[in-house]
Amino acid sequence: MRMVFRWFGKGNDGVSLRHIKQIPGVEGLVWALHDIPAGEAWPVDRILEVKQQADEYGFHLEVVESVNIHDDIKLGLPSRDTYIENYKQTMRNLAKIGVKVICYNFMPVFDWVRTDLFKPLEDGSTALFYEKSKVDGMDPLELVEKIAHTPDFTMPGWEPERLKSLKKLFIAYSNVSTEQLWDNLKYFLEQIIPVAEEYDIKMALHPDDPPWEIFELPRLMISRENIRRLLKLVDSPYNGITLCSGSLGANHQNDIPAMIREFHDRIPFAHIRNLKIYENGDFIETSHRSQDGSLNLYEIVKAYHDCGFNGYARPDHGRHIWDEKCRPGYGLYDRALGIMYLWGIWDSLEAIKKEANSSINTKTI
Ligand code: DNO
Ligand code: MN
Repeated sequence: MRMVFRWFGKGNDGVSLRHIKQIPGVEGLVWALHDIPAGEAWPVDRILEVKQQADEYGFHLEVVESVNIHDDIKLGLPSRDTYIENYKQTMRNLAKIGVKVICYNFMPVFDWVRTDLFKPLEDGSTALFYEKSKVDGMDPLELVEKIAHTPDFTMPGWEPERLKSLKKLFIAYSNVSTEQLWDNLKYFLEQIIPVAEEYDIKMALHPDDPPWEIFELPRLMISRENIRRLLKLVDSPYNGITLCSGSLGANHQNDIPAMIREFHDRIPFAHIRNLKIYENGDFIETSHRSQDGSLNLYEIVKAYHDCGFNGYARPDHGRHIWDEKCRPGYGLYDRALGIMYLWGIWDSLEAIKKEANSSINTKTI
């Protein structure tokens, strides 16, 4: 397991590289050029700038999260070819500094959706929260109107400046069925994977978060069966997934350890975090500890260990603790605690394996 840490870039992240350096066992940064709009090629000089910053602390930049996909690609519009060409150019530019994995998602309109970014937990910390009834049954267009006229109605991702384009996007997606979205993903992969093979970059599709349909938008990466389908769309080791335990795990039918065991050779990148699911379908992101959430992190880490996982892993989101002012889900402290929990499990499993091997060797002597 090669531990990496997400960093949003100089001037864009309150967490400093000096602090990340002090978390045990972190070897690289998970990064992106967040200001470059989806669909544009990432300039080499900007990439080199981040490389220089990372070099100063001895971090590698082998994992990028995300190179976002322009909506025209997901919508299957004729203009997609230009955006796909730009995507390929970004891949070639990233290969120049040794990027090995690109994490991306294929969710229409939004990345992850939550209804509250700072929901208090019993211990006095706050965390990302999803209230199912608030999202279910919402007509997206009605919602856009409502938000436009109710300034105090806030939902992350629904910022006023996005509202105009949101409305257009929702209308465009209303003509795209789930099967068409699959076709559009296939079209994209058929063009991208040969470039990934040539430049030795593994594409790692992140699951949809939450893993069910919201706002009547089609969703693909939500289940084991659909991951199987993705991997067959283009059957190459370069067409892989980011296995995010917290995203898939919001549906308790998704058996994460079983997925790891089935897909391990197509998982170049693991997101490992816990969450607590309530009976009504709400969920909140808890500490990483198994006892604090609904996912058994021990079983998850053990599944990776049993498979000899040598890919990259990061703790994904954390709670906001010790009064830290940070990006929602991306503070320093709880993610660092998460890393130590993951190492604790991993190192114990390593020690047990070593002991078992040495007792076999003694017996044979
Ligand atoms: C949620 C996060 C995601 C992820 C993007 C990747 O679990 O890991 O926001 O960064 O979906 O494209
Ligand atoms: Mn994730």
